[in-house]
Amino acid sequence: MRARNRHPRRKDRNEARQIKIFRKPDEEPRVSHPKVEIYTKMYCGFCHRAKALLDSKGVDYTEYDITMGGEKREEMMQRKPGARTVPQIFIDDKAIGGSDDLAALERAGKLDALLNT
Ligand SMILES: N[C@@H](CCC(=O)N[C@@H](CS)C(=O)NCC(=O)O)C(=O)O
Repeated sequence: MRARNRHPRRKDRNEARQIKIFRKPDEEPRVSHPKVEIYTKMYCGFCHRAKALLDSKGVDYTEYDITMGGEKREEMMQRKPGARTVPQIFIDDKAIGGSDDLAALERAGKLDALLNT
């Protein structure tokens, strides 16, 4: 009777141990992040600052260098009419603004929710 009572507890412990064994220790939890895009120019301090903040959050982003103008600059102007400066940042196609706007979101504690970080 005592032995029969102990058995299920031992089994429970073994099950717990198995879960540990089967979980790959170096596997990162899969978190999906929104699409982040940033239009930049070379030698742009505000662009560096915005990218450093995004880097610190560990999110991937697509950078469009519009130093030479071109199609991507036109695209940026269509997505954010009246944009006069770089960077211009988009999170899931929503225009966030520039580096100061991104930093303001971070200060207000709202950036993590937008980036799912
Ligand atoms: N408040 C803006 C300032 C951005 C800004 O002044 N960017 C400069 C480049 S670092 C710019 O675009 N200047 C006009 C231009 O290059 O055409 C921000 O935080 O993003």
